[in-house]
Amino acid sequence: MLRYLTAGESHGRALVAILEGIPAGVPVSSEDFVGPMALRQVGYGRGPRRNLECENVEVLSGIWKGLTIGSPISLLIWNSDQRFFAQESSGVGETEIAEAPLTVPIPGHADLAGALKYGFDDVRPVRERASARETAVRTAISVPALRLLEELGVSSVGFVSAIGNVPAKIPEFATVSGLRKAVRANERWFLTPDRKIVDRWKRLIDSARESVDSLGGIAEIRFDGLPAGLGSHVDASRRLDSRLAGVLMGFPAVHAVELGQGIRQSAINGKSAQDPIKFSPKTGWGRESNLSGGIEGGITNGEQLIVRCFMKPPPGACRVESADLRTGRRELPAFYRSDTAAPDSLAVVAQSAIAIELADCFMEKFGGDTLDDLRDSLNAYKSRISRLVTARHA
Ligand code: EPS
Repeated sequence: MLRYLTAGESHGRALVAILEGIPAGVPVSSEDFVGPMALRQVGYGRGPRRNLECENVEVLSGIWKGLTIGSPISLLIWNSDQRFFAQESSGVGETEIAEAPLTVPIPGHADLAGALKYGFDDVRPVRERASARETAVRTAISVPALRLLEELGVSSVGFVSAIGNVPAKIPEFATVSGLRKAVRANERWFLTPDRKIVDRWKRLIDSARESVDSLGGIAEIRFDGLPAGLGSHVDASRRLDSRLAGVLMGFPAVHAVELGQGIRQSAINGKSAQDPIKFSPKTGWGRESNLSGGIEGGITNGEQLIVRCFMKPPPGACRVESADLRTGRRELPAFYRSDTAAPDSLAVVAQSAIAIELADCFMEKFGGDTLDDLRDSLNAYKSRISRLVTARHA
């Protein structure tokens, strides 16, 4: 239903993206891009690049008079730090900076595998596209999807729950709006609801930075207001958990994804690993706990969606031993400007990617060329599933 594609290299001219499948009538203003783009740059562990890029989003099509019009939405973000050009310099007001070839791949980056696969002896084209810079435009193109979800009563928050091996205190049960408020209070330093962890994380990052090292962490994303029934158990490709794991593992440095208390569930016995079901005529179907993180059998179950992404430390600054692609000699990679820790940015981009996936699920299940069509169909469905189920196919 929804399709999107991004293009652009980290130090190329610009990043671009096209999103197709958002219905007409979703309010999207230029202001709506400002918050997510700014939040993606938050994080005490981010490197100097974020101070160079101002992340202005230029919408090129698909939005008219503040509303989506059903046609593909395309947008663009110019890079300030341009060094990698798609064409020979035209010489018109440009100074191309000659970059030395990068022939020693960074372990942990896409460098070596990408160079072998595409036949490069300079890893720059691989590193440029594999860079997390791409997530800037993915965040921008998710804004219409986030707006669509908000119009349907779905809210979301992304935050950091650990840096390195130091976890924050995160309440197991909390509304998205409560978490958002708490995160906002600390966002100058970190996107976390835990005020008390801020100083400790700052010291941890300072010390990693001093020793030219880096740190991983955990980003957590929660969505409220999702009806039961998004995704499907009928085929593995339609399971929402597999779709979410797919997009989240697609971010640089994410090497594990967890739904709810998935890791804890694997270590406790079956009786305590399930979420008991309850029904009340007033509130409909519900659960007494949410270990499943809002998805069972690949389908949302109406509880809060809770997803955690585990990020390994960025490899750029670490200078771990490698070998030269042209000579095979053992060498340290050249120093590469990089982030010391970036789970804050991951929290934002993961929230964005999940939003696109969920908007896709809504379109798949409820369809409609306009937001009103979609909303009518959703409301009819919500009213059906709030009642006791009686045989329909007898
Ligand atoms: C990145 C390295 C750093 C990051 C970059 C991802 O870039 P640079 O080498 O240009 O300083 O800051 O992330 C971004 C630029 C961004 O916008 O998120 C890497 O090696 O992946």
